[in-house]
Amino acid sequence: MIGYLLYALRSVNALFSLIETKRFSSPRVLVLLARIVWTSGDTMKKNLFRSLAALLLLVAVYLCFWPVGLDPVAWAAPAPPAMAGVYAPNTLLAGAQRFQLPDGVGPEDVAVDAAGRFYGGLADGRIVRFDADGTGPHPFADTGGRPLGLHFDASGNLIVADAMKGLLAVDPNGAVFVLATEAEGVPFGFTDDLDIGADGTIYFSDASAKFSIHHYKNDALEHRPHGRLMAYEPATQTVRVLLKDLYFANGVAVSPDQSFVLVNETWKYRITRYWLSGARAGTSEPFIENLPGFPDGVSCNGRDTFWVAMASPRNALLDNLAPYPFLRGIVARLPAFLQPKPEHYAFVLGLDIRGRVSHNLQDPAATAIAYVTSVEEHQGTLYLGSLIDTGAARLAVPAPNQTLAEKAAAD
Ligand SMILES: [Ca+2]
Repeated sequence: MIGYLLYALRSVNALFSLIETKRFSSPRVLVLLARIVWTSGDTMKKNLFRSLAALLLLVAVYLCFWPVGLDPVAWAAPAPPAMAGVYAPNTLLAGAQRFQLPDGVGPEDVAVDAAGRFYGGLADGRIVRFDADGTGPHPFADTGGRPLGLHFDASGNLIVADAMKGLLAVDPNGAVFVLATEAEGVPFGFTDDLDIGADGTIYFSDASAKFSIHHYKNDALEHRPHGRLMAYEPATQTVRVLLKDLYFANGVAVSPDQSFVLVNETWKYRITRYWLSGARAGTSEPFIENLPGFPDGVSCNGRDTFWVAMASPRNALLDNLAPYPFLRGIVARLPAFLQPKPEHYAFVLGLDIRGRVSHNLQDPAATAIAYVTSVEEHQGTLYLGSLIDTGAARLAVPAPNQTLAEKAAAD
């Protein structure tokens, strides 16, 4: 009996996978079932209804109990801030110039070299390079994994946070070297972003030691802290753990005076500051909280501004499910097309050195680059990367929003 039940549940699992992979739409399946019922005789109808009832029961059991390796926990999502005032909707990103990839997707982060050429790591493991005038892309390297965060070191090596391969270095010829794959005996599960201090220390994040990039939604649905912020010392080739128990440790940026490093905690809608020097060295605190979206990448322009890539605005359904871990477990078992999705909405914030909003750049258009997962400033230009888009984009750095700057000055 248990064997039959397991077989039936496995069939439901296979059916859901089929629905996902073949992109069957549920309306088409329902129309097909209705046609079969309509054209069948009375006995046949009775049998069909019985079968349908059994199938529905199986689906219910599957959604409630099928093991998916998730242990969701209840939490209280703060009420999102209104999309008004410092977060008022606008189209300031609409003028961004796009750089289309002929094949491949997802230049999650963008790095610019000394010659003004810009690089993006793609979903298939390649890192490609555009010339300064935007022509290209040209092949540069292939990590064989999923390159996310990119940053050049002082010697011209491209340091890469690769979600599948760990912390890597790529020399100017495109040769790939592994720097680190674990810390304190815990392997990296989802190396995500990095920044490099003036002394050469590489600060980087592991978004989740439990869920890989292919299952990042499960990390959000479980809502337990599996992320770490770490430091790699090139001289000793060692890794130090600076912060653990982070809620999806994502973007990393060092402050202009090297006194602190920021790490984005995507599922908490906040940016955490870790002090590197001074009286508070070794401690952490919120830098900005209750953001109006999911903070992904963060970078510093080296002077006065942190650029925050908001992958998408907040999701009301996900916030409403926060107190209900059992329901989130059910959501995790649904086929992907039925799960909550990030909204296609280009959204970037600029923060001053004290964490106050200085820039608010948005574009709701369907043609906008989205989700924006990184923003890098280089010589008066902002470069935008995206986890899923078929290209990257750039635009001139907009002037700080006057109202925002005045508000910040008045604070
Ligand atoms: Ca990221």
